[in-house]
Amino acid sequence: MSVHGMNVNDKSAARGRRMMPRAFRAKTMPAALAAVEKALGTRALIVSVHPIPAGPSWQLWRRSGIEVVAMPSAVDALYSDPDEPASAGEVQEAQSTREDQGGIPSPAAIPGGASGKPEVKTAPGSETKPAASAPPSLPHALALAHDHLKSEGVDPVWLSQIMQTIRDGSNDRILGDEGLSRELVRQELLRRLRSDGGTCLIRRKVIFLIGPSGCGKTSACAKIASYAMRALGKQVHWISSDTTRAGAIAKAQAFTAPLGIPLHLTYRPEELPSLLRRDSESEISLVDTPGCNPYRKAELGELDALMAQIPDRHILWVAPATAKESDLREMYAAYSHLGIGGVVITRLDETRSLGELFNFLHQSQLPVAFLSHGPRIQGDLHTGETSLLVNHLMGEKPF
Ligand SMILES: Nc1nc2c(ncn2[C@@H]2O[C@H](COP(=O)(O)OP(=O)(O)O)[C@@H](O)[C@H]2O)c(=O)[nH]1
Ligand SMILES: [Mg+2]
Repeated sequence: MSVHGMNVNDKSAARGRRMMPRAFRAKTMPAALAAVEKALGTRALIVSVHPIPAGPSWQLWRRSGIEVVAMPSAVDALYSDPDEPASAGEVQEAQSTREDQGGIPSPAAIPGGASGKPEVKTAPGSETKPAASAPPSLPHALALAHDHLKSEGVDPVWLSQIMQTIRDGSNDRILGDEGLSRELVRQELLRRLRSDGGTCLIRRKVIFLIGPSGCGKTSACAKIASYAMRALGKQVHWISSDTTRAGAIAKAQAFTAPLGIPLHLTYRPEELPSLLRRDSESEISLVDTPGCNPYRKAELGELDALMAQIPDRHILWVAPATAKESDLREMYAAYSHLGIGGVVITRLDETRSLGELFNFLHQSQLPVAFLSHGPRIQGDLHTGETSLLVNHLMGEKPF
């Protein structure tokens, strides 16, 4: 028997195809879920949710996307008309929800200016009680995530904005599901952080590591050198301008000798240009600098003099995850005139609360270049996988 040009076998095959899981991709979780709902109805079953890189391969930090795999509920598939063509599973949002991130804002450009706090926009007529600071009446799953992140130290104003964004983009069914709600929170946190996706080693030939003493510059230099050699096949040159502190040269030798890296020492800023190697595509120069106290003008002046020698440099600021948000802000304010290209976050193994770090990274929009979670040269370094920071922040997967 044939109905509308289809026989019974064709119809059941069409229904079978409709029951197959389908992938829906979008830049944000709410957009992907909206596409699922549009194509498969409100009773669709979510099979899996995971992040995907959505930017071009050399600009992974620019965008991340989300893939939701879903299938229709058996009831919808049984009673739907198999003659009706299925709508496209892949969706792309027309507008990016992120700002263009071509430039790194200076501290003055951070929302809220020097105070570093975000601007709170109030609805007309509600000026006396800003919505962002009102205690949110949230669905249970969101309330749990909210309370956890608040106890981690995430700025309550940012947190209210995140929760509001999720509520605005979701329906009661999604918000009633604890797993989906957590995933929405994770995606919103992730969207607020910026990563350089490890591209600085590909794009840049001269990389400086700067920061206060003891933050992990020399160790980070060794970890990055080892990663660049092993994973990217780079030929690394290590230049150390930390030549006066007791034991500094011996430490540089202890790192470079086992890795087989040539070590160059520079005692005066003018010597630096002749030590750098830019001849071939595969060569990079890592410059390890002495600790610079952001509150001491003389030390900042020495760093300025060193940097002035190399205009086409890339500066990575090594910042410990254990620092307070106010310290991070002060340090960034002191170094930012040098043009910080990215941040290496160290000591992630020595803290269990990342809320203040998240606030700072969110405000500054500094690209995360590397993450270090231990003193080992191999195994304790990750490229700028901000999802690891978010997992840590959500209390799910400490390093
Ligand atoms: N636990 C932990 N220790 C680290 C990490 N990075 C560096 N260290 C240790 O911190 C100490 C100071 O590191 P160093 O690289 O010499 O700091 P620098 O003064 O900034 O060059 C050393 O004992 C390192 O082994 C990290 O991510 N986690
Ligand atoms: Mg050092």
